[in-house]
Amino acid sequence: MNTASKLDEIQGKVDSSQRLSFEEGMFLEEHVDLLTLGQMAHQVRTRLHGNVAYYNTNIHLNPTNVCVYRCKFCAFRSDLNAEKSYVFDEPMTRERVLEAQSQGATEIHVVGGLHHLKKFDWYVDLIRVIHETCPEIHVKAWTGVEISWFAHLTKKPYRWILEQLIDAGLGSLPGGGAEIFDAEVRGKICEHKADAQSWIDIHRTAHELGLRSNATMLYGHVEEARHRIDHLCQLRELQDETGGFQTFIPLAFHPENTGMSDLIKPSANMDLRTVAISRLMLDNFDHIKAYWIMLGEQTAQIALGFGADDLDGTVVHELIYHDAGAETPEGLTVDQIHQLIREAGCEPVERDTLYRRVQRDGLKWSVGEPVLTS
Ligand code: V47
Repeated sequence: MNTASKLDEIQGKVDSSQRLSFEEGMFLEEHVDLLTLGQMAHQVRTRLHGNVAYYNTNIHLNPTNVCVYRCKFCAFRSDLNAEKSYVFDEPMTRERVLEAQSQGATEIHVVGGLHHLKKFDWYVDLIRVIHETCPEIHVKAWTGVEISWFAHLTKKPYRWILEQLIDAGLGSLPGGGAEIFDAEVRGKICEHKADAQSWIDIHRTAHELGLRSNATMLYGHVEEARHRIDHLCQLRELQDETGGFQTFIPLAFHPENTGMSDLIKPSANMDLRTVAISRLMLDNFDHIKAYWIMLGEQTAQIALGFGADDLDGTVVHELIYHDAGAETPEGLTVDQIHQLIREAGCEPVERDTLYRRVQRDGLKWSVGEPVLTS
């Protein structure tokens, strides 16, 4: 079949909401230009969300940068005795939560290093302190990699770990740690940490316990197109099984200060292609997030016309990307987010972590129904 008729066939599948195969994903990667990808992905995004673009009011807490792992893509981690190392104590945690509350945040996003001197209880207590300080704020915390580390520390099953965390106030899992599932690529960029199967098993267990979670893919380093498409297909398979994923976040690699600083960061072209292909392949994911912190506000704004329907949030105190050279501001105001969304021809809708509409009166807020139920 020639390229034009293959593209017609894919367009027909997009028109009738049929699933694209691995081979069709590869065809999109290798033969389809950016604007055609964008047009098809925008068609899917519009079918699901009309012209709405979501954002949330959130704050980050990275409780320590001390980490046992030495992932080559990470600029955030620190050795225990290095000058840049830090660890949050309880008053610092409470202060960050109160800051979140004073800004009207509906979510606190917690992710950090794996501190080898801290026991599992330290990580559980951190969630408990956050939750007790401000119970109405949703705690989205600990990636699959951290959950795997806790299982290693305690020698307990994932289910038990997650139950302790839920009991302490955990609301959902963020999507980090997925990187690229392919074992060979993982071996090159993060050889010692949780493998793809563990990440998938942890998210499956979380979904079985009623926790929602997100999924990410780190792209633009040493992976190839086939690894990205395989990653998307594996996520789609788990989503068929559990329906527990809420949003997919493609994460553009930032090389500065990392063990791969010789690489050039992905272009806006690659960023937009990856957003669009993700939207087309992940037919069972409601949301695709253009994480403005790493894409930059400009590319994230354009991504709203290339398949993305969410910009993440106000994101105060983000460190992981800023340590890796992200030039984006440390946070955006709600007015700035509204402006970005409106300029892209979309209607801004504030959502909470579980994608329920937020009704807001200044710092006071309440939530309505989920925007989509899948
Ligand atoms: O797993 C680390 C990535 C992730 C770099 O769930 C890097 O809503 C690029 O999970 N260049 C953590 N990427 C961040 C994360 C996340 C972010 C936003 C929203 C959500 C969500 C989750 O950051 C890590 C890794 O893949 N990362 N270093 C770097 N130099």
